[in-house]
Amino acid sequence: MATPQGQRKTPPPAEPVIFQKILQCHAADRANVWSPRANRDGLLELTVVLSGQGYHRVFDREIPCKAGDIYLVPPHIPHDFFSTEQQTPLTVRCLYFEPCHWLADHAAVPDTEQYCYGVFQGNAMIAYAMLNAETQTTVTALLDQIALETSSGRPAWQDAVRAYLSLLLITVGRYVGNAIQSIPRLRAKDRHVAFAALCMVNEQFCNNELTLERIANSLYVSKSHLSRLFQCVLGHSFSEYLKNLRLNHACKLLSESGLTVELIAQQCGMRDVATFYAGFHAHTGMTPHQYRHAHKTQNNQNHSVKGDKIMIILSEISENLQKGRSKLVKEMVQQALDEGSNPEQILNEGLLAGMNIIGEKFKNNEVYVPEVLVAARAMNMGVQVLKPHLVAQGVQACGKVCLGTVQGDLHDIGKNLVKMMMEGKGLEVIDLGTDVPADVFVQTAIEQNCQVICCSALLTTTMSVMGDVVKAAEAAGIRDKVKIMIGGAPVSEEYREKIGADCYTADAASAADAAVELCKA
Ligand code: B1M
Repeated sequence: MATPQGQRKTPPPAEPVIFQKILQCHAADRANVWSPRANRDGLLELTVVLSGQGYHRVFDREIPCKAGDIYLVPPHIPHDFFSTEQQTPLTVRCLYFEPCHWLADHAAVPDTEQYCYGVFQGNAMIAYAMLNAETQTTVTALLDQIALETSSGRPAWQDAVRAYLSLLLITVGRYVGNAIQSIPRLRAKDRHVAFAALCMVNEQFCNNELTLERIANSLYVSKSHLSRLFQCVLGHSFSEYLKNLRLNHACKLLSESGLTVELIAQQCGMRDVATFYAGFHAHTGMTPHQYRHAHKTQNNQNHSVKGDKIMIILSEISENLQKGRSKLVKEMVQQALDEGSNPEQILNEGLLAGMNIIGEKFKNNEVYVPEVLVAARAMNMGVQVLKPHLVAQGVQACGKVCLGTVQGDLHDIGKNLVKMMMEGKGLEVIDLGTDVPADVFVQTAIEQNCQVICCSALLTTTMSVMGDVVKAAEAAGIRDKVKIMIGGAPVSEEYREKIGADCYTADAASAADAAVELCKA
């Protein structure tokens, strides 16, 4: 039924737009990086050519482009990229954002020339920027940080994005001439310092020992110089920025956890509770208790304090893993162990829970390869801490297997878990790593006298190599002496049957159990 006019609910305020894409532009089909959405919503696009060479077509002009080029393009300019080579695609990384939200007022004025930093004049492209290798690395690092922050949902992420974006434009602005006076100018060294300092604050804001002086010392610059850099990049002072990060984190903990206010003050890096109370009140207009009362979730009220603490740690492991904070993940896994959580619970409800969310987001194009990579690195760091505990649950050596991810496939997290579980069961595991050709599995089994060959595959396109392993074992005449086990997300019992392998298991723990049984047989 139609809602009567005038009674329509006001939609909640939309989040400011900022997102990234990585596109491969082939010779045949051009990749249109411009989108009607960018035009409709007035999004500014910053595109970096990551690899390959080809053309950037704007209206009817085709301009040669290659890795290192960078374009800052206003919303209304349709344009696309394509490769010159049949074999090698041109890869571009595009960041789209709403200038009026993310840029300082003076830089967000919708003035084509200003947006373009002299790249366009009317509809014709007159210049573009080309980055040297060092600046390319900076730009990539900044884009990575922006991607991390935008998908993190962590407190004050928007402040962090704004700061990184500001640094990005400073970096790019330096390369596209002097057209824009309003962009602050920083020397290359200062840009590096500002970036390193920002990363440090965003990573360590909970540490109450963190001060401007400490950061300045660790970066070998003076405190006053760093303070000026922060002012230039953030648009306000370092202390203001740090305070906001901490208080927003406190808000999150108050509404989502059962921790005492004292503990929260401590965990947010506040020196004492009194300062915390005062700062919190100024920040939210409420006391921490009032805030908690107004925001506490039903869920939290039902947990016991101990169970609550473990649940919080597990969910923070998952969250930090998604943000790629390896160091924090490592520390929190240790903390969960210290609180008495069992290793399998930490693996399943902390690490794997986070990895699954990243997987879903990856599938839906909400995050991209860099975020998945940093999450995977954080997962591995967490697993390192868990490893001795998971292995300790095991028993004495009872067989020898070789294990690897099949040729063409670089996914190794699942394979590493399988290895860990197998070692935990007392099996000797020869780890062949990733991208392993069929004949290497077979050759290793022969040379090392393995009872089982274990193949992992995560891509539908690489699963077939498992069939090749079976065939290679037959050809080498060892099929009756060695068992072949397969696993990985796209693999199934039907597939095992189809290729004639001996065993399929869905997870690492059952893989370890099955391998022990196969070694006994
Ligand atoms: Co990629 N990736 N990835 N990826 N990645 C998947 C697998 C994908 C499902 C994501 C998606 O689209 N939803 C998709 C595959 C689609 C398909 O073919 N069906 C995909 C794709 C497409 C790609 C690329 C092609 C993306 C691109 O470049 N455009 C590319 C391929 C690179 C290559 O391998 N040549 C790529 C790259 C990457 C990263 C490098 C960025 C990174 C890998 C980092 C690393 O491993 N060091 C990555 C990651 C992390 C993922 C996801 C997000 C997570 C995989 C993972 O580690 N899961 C994944 C999406 C997802 O699965 N949710 C995805 C956690 C791990 C513990 O689970 O490995 O399944 P899993 O292992 C389980 C079980 O399967 C089992 O035990 C484990 C735990 O119990 N198991 C076995 C595994 N092996 C076993 C062997 C056994 C028995 C059990 O017996 C021998």
